[in-house]
Amino acid sequence: MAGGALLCTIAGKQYKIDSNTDLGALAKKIEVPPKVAAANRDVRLTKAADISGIRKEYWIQAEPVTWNPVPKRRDQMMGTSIKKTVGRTKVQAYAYRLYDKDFSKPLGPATIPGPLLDVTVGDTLVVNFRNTLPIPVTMHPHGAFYSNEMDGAYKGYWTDPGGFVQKGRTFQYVWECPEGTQGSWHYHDHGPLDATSVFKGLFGPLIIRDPDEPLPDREYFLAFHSFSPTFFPLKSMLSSINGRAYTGNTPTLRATVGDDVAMHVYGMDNDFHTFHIHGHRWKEPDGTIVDNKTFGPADSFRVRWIEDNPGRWLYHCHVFTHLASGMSGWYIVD
Ligand SMILES: [Cu+2]
Repeated sequence: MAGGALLCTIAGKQYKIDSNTDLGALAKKIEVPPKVAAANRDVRLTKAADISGIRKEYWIQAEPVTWNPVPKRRDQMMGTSIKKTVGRTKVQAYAYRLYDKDFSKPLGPATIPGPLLDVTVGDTLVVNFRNTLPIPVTMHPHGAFYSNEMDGAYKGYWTDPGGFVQKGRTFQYVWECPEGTQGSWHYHDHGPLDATSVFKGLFGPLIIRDPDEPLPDREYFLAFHSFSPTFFPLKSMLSSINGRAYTGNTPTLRATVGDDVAMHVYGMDNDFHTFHIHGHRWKEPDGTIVDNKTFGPADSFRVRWIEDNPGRWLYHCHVFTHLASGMSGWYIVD
C-alpha cells in the first residue's frame, strides 16, 4: 500500500482514495439508507432499552485528533532519528474519546486506540455514541451478543440507524455479554468508509471478563495497526502498537517477578502480524507452549504467564518489515 491508493465503490461508481482525498466530500456521495432517513425524521426519543443484568454504560464520541505516532521522534533502542528517515510524523487522524455521563465533559484526551470497554459476563454494555466526524461512522463490537439493529454495521439499503451515524448524531448501542461471550475482544468503525476510518484510528479494546477467573496483577491491551501513506501524508509506513511506533514511543510494559501477567492483543489493519515476547512463553488453550503467535485482521487473544524472568526485554511483531517500521516495544521486569 505504500504511497498507493485505495479504490472504493459508492453507488456503483469507483473512487480512488489517497492521502489527499477529502473524505467529508466523498461521504456526501453516499446515499442515506432508507431506515436511517426514517429514523432521522423521527423526533421521538429512542425508547429505553430493556436491560437485564448489570448496566455498564459508556459515552463515547468519534472525533478528529492530531496524532503523532512517534512523539519522541527517535527509536530509543537503535538511537536513530525517525524524523531524519521518515520526516514529519504528525498526522490528522480519527479517534474514539471517552466522555462522562451525558457527554458532560471528556474524561481524557482522544486516543488511538479508543477507551477500554471493560465488562464482565452477565453485564449489559450500553454505549452512547456521538459522531463529530465529517463521515458517517459507527461502533461495532466483536465477541459480545447483539441483535441485528445493534450490529453497528453499514449494509447498504438494509442499513439500520446504528450502522450509519452521521455527523452531529448520536446512537445508543446495547450489547449483551452472557455466558459464552467472555474473552479479549475489540470494537471498531464499520460504517460505509470503514476501510479508511479504521486505518485513521477508529478502533479500541473490549474485554468481557470471566467472573470465575482471578484478575491478573498486570494486564496490557495491545493493538497492532499501521499508519499508511495511503491515508496519511507520510513518506513510509509506520507500524504501530497502540498508535505509536518504535521503542520508547510504543507502550513500555512493566511487571515484577511473581506477577500474574496478562496481555490482550488484537490486529487492526490489512496485515498478518505475530506477537513475540523475548524471554517468555505461554500455554495455548490446547496445551501447546508458544512464544510467537500469528494473528490476522481483527483477530484477538490473550496470553498469560507468571512472571519469572527479570530484565529489559523486547516484545514485537516478527514480520521483519513491520519490526523495522516500528512494531516493537520494551517489557521491563523488576
Ligand atoms: Cu506485523
